[in-house]
Amino acid sequence: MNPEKSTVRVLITGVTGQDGAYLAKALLDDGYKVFGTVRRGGSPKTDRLKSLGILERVILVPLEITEFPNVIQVLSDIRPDYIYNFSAQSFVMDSFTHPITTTQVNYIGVLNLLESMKILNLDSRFLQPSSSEMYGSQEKSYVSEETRFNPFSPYAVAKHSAHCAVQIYRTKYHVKAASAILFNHESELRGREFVTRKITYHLARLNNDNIKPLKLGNLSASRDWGYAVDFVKAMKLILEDHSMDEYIIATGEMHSVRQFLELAATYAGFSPKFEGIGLAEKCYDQVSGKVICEISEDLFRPLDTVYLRGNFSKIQNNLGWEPTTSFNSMVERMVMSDMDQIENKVYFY
Ligand code: GDR
Repeated sequence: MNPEKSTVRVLITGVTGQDGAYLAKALLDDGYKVFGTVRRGGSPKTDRLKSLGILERVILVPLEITEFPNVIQVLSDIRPDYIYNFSAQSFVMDSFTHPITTTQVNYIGVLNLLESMKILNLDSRFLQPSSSEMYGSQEKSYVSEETRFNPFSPYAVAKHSAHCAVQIYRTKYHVKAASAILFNHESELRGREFVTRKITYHLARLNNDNIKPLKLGNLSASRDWGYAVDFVKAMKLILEDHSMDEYIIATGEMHSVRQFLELAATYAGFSPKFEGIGLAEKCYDQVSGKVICEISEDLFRPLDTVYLRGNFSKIQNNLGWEPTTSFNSMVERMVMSDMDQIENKVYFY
């Protein structure tokens, strides 16, 4: 803990999500003063902050990111030194059914923050989490900061617009804004709508109760999956550095949903085997004969990024960051955490 840092004010929008919670913990442990925004109305979902033991240490501030007067008021009141923007509609699949809300939150929300910084003449440093989804599928090659974007979901289009807005405000208005192009990052705190946590949570329940098999969409979809705690460290480094730049945060390794499921099922104590092809494919436990997973056509996306793998050498060379948690270790932690939660009947997040 660094006493000098206790005067540094950090604002994390969307502090109750996976990344917001881990980042708040890392910053508090370092001695920073942390403000975190929660959506106005209703009770905030504070389970993740609670599970990390930091709920009482984060100063919670209500904010509706899509309302400009509210955004400028909050920034003017807090006058943060650093701003991390984790307020987002982060589920790609939902963006096909809710393209307008996705755009309002993921693009207009970012403009509201950047405009407020410009108007208030804030000297704050701002980090925008951009997404690897902006690249679309890139035929198995590695993508770098120089690769052309090819967004093909309403989510990716909104993230791409926000990414471009950050570049404009940085170069034309001298707003201190950086972006992290984040590849998929998972953890024990991941939301259950995302495929990794959906799998680990279901496997833990399947182990205990007589529930129906897990339903998944495209098992061949492949991702560069990193561990969220590692990724949050990278984002912290980006703003602690004075050069406001753009960095890919990835692992450089790619695995399919099928591989994730097979490994997770093994850690959960099953002996998984896949049989059949296409919509008839099934995964079952060779010991008990229990069906673990079936395919559902409804879970395929109208357009999906099939391959994505990132080259993280820029951040490695400039800031000395690299991922430290292996894919296997991440999957094991997620499975163990869910088995633990189910066994102890403690249901978080
Ligand atoms: P993604 O994550 O869309 O890559 O976005 P998600 O875990 O939702 O999907 C990954 C891949 O798995 C396939 N898939 C399924 N996905 C879900 N959610 N549920 C299923 O049942 C299922 N079956 C197969 C998907 O088709 C997809 O190909 C994440 C989010 O965190 C974004 O906010 C972030 O920007 C990107 O990662 C980088």
